[in-house]
Amino acid sequence: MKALLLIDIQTGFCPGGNLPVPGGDEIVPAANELIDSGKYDLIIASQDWHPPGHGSFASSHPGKKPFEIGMLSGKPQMMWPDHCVQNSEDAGFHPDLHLTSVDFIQQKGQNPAVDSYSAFRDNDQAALTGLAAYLRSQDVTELDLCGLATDYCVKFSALDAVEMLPGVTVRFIEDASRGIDPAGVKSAIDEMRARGVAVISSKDALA
Ligand code: VGL
Ligand code: ZN
Repeated sequence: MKALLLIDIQTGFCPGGNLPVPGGDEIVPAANELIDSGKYDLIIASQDWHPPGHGSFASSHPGKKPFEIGMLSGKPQMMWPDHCVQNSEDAGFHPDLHLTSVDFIQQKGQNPAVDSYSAFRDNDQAALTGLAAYLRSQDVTELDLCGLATDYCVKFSALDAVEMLPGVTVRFIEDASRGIDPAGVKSAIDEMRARGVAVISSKDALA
């Protein structure tokens, strides 16, 4: 089984959202092309889904501003603007994303005491979302990922896929993804490559 994992293609991560990724909305046509291609047996979308007052929000830490480093449950944590609060418009998928063809939605980031960049488990690696077990149960052997943001949720999801799904081929679709910080994107791509993730284009994925 071949699966496509769309990471956090949400209003909040697109221009106009609360944590906009530069050019985040530009990936929607490429994502739709992948969704509609018929190349995938299974399509999964992850959704950042924080309760109000989540511990990754700068607003939850008096004196902290967004994009400063703070502490969360004893560990250094990037302080984010309030984003993707459960049931808000900001947490919704991009309105043009072909959501009706998505088979499974994996929400993450509900625990207020820990952030969850990966669609597979929390950042402290303690709590699993269940996505790895789901993909195993579906006999997924090939997993392509893309989405937002390359240097955070896409990277951590790709690295966890390699680690938690031994034997599964994991590929990152670069042009169907965007990142927050250009230097972070470069090192994320290097790190993914070094850990066995293939870096491909959507043209490769559609071939
Ligand atoms: C993300 C920061 C905070 C992401 C989610 O989707 O990459 N980044 N929450
Ligand atoms: Zn988040």
